[in-house]
Amino acid sequence: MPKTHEGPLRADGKRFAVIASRFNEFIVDKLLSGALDALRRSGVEDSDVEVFRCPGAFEIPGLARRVVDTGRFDAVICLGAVIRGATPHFDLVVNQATAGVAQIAAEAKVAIGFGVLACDTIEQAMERAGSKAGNRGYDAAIVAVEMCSLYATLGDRSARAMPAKGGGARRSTR
Ligand code: INI
Repeated sequence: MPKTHEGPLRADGKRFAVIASRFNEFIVDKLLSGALDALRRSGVEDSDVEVFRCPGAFEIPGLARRVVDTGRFDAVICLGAVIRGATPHFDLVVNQATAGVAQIAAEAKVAIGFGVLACDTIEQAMERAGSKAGNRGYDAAIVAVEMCSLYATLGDRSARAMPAKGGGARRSTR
């Protein structure tokens, strides 16, 4: 059997940032409660968690990037709720949030959890925020716990494998 790498679902001593947008706050607050519950159950102390609020899901990637760049966190969990009925800009807001966070997740050295709902109706959003379809905030936090545990097992070599933009070997201009 080959050696298999998996992140344990424990994050004692790790530091988490939770980004939660305020638009559709009554939904997002339930995602936030779910995420905090998941972190506590994974051994994370409240004193190792900081919550950052932004106006809407559109602002999440920009804030997430800046929070990552502080270097103070092992993982960042992004929470929001976009509801189609509420906006003609549904696709624009969802695409901005999804693509922006995905780019950070692929490039950042920290784990990223994505718990931004994209629903047609408030009822669908409620179902995914702690009623019959689970809680996507809880799920996003568990993913962040697993991925930051996994990244921790990779050690320094993963950091050397992908130098920061503008760094690393330069191609000769001659
Ligand atoms: N932001 C959301 O997070 N969810 C929504 O459903 C939503 N709607 O319906 O418009 C929404 N819009 C605001 C957007 O995210 C920005 O905050 C706004 O465009 C200012 O940049």
